[in-house]
Amino acid sequence: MYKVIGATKSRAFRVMWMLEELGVPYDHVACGPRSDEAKKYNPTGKIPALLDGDEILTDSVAIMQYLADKHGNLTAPAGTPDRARQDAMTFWLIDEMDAILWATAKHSFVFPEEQRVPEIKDSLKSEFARSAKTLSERLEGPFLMGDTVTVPDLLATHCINWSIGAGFAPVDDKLGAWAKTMRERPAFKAAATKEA
Ligand SMILES: N[C@@H](CCC(=O)N[C@@H](CS)C(=O)NCC(=O)O)C(=O)O
Repeated sequence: MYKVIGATKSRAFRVMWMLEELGVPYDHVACGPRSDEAKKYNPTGKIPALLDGDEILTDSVAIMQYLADKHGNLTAPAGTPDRARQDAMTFWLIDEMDAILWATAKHSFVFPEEQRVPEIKDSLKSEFARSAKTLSERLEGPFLMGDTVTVPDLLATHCINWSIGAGFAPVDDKLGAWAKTMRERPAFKAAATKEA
């Protein structure tokens, strides 16, 4: 049985959503970042981590891709041009959405107060808006990589949800409607009902 380490309201949600999409059972330890529980699995205290038997895996996107590969679903096969295009989208989302949201979090509550530069947040919000516009233009549907839901769909939806929670400007109607259909997936709803 897999075990997901990390609060539902963190990047652990991505891993839980992936497991729900794959229809694989898992246990969930809803601990916070830097908690003693989190440090049992990752000395840095970062969440999420995934236990797969004796193996401890870290980083939400690496774990999502590992699970997709292992179960042969929600991904193009490794070593194909389609996979290279999918990975390019995944890495673009990490660079242009996740990193911006994380920088905003650092300057809002993660860093000690004396290291925060709140003035940077307006710039980060504009940068995120530019990324969301680019993503909207690239979206031909029904999913980011075409006809099949893949890892980047889950990652992008999680980032858009995070941006809403962080008080960023809403994404445009096209991207917003796509994100809504992603949130309506039974697997998303099943993961969202887990203990916070
Ligand atoms: N790239 C990592 C980032 C993990 C991460 O920073 N998680 C946050 C919670 S969502 C955390 O544990 N923060 C605590 C810290 O950075 O000390 C991933 O996607 O898993």
